[in-house]
Amino acid sequence: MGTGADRAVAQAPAAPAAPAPAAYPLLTNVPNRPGQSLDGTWRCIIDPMENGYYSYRYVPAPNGYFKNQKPKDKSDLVEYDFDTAEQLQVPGDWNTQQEKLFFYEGTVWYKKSFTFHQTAGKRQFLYFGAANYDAKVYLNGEKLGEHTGGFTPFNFEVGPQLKEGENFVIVKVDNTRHRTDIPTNNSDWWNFGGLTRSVQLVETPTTFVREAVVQLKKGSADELEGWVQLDGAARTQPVTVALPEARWQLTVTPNADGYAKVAGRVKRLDRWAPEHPRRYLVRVSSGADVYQDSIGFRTIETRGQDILLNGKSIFLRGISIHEVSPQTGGRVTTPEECRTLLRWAKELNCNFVRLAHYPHNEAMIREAEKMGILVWSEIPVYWTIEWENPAVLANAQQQLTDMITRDRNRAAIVLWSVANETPLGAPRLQFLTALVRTARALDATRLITGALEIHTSEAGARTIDDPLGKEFDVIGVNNYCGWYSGTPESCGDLQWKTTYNKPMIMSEYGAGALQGRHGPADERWTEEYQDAVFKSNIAMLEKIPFLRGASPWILMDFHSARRPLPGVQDYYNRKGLISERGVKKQAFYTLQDYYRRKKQQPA
Ligand code: GCB
Repeated sequence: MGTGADRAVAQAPAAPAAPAPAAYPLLTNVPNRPGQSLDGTWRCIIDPMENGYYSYRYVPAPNGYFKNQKPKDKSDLVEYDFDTAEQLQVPGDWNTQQEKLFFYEGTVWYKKSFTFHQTAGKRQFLYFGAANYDAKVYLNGEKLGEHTGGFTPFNFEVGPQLKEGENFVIVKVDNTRHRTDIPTNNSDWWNFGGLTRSVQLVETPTTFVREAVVQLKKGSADELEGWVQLDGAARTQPVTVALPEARWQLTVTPNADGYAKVAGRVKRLDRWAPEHPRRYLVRVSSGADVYQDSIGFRTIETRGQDILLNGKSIFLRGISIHEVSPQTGGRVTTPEECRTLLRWAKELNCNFVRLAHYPHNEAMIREAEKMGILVWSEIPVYWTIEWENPAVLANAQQQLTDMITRDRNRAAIVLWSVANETPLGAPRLQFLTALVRTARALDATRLITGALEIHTSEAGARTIDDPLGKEFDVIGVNNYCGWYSGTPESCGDLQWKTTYNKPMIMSEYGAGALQGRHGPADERWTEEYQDAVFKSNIAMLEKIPFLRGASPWILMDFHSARRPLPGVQDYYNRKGLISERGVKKQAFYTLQDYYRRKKQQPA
């Protein structure tokens, strides 16, 4: 049994595939680098059987869809055709672009043709903002490599494979869920598949600044600290790092690996803060390359139970946000969609957002930085990870590393979160401790956290004693008093205790309401019930002496396959303060009021 194409495969058994070139090291600051955008319309083939990848004997086919074959003559059999295939927009999830793909989980092949003209002295990299979840990438029929993980960028150097003139890139994107993935097969958000973020052909000089990290030294008001990393044959050539607006510059000479430390004092440095989101142009030049970015400088530390921003105690008035577009209900793809979400946060009087539960797109962080909003950024280590599987740990480490590598110049980000609601146990503790240590090694300037659960409770009291708290700088706790446990009235009197002399953030609380449903405050799904939960939780928060912030769940209703209740949920998690259509619920104004009051109080 088999198609003609399959038989051809069967006659030519697959040779062992040459190892795919590594997708690393990651380019940074990509929005500010020159190149060619490959965004727009891509041709797509939906392939639930992975027919374009495996032969009928279920071995990888040497001539899969990535070859983009055409019939040689009119009798030839080729059972696919990208040129007449359907179309999807990139960036974008496939689920919200075609109704038939809404619940789809599996493989879609993407193809884009583009014209390229070689310029002397340049290198080219094919950069993907993200692909959910597994991506296999081919250029002109040859494999470039693979990537795992749905929310982090990856790139391939593509010099020799690029042709003068017409080229085509084909990507097999597969969002099938697995127990061993991060996130696992079980999460409370939609499994949006596809090339969800921008694709670019990035052009650099032959020797270029791959990374430049410049941040304010912990505890200092004017000392910059960081490093530069050159890539290319001339990687030991001098590098000049300058802040022209501060009339500051420094020239360093990289070592044999292209690496040089940057350290220096800048007079009268104006620090970034929510009420004053000052950013400086940072120009890093070396040989033919000029790397430019706008970077804010601030410090973030803890002292006892306080969080200090630029040395002063701060209360984080936050809200949790999923990366879901208020316009399409799918993945966010434009800076304007990011701004809509962040403006709502501002309207709530927030100075902080928890970007749940995975690294959001780069525009979101950059917009937050421009608007003066502090950010909690996290990796999708969510619920029930396979703690004892070393490959799973390696995957988590990679996602963490890529998140930090992409964003460690962003002043807005103050917290790296390593996990959400994970069960107690030694293997989990070991796994997450390893992640905390990686985060610290990669970035000594930010605070480490995670969203914990409460495991010790007695009547009327909750105690934070998760051993992982020892590793964190700030302890996040998710707690749904009045929704998953207790009645709304019971929350105001809850006593909170902690075994740690550390700041706590109530990283989630909330309740579901169908926007427009009204009724008594003890009737589930009414706006009044949600509002009552917010009021009683706020009363509770006010009595927690070590509380230094909160990010209730959640800004906007979002799609979730775990939420089928007809007429109420219809596959939406209804805990939004705003409906998916952008209509505010009663509790929005309650939180807005609370934050208005908090804003006026000294932290
Ligand atoms: C949680 C999770 C979040 C869920 C939320 C809920 O604790 O962290 O991802 O969506 O609860 O609505 O149950």
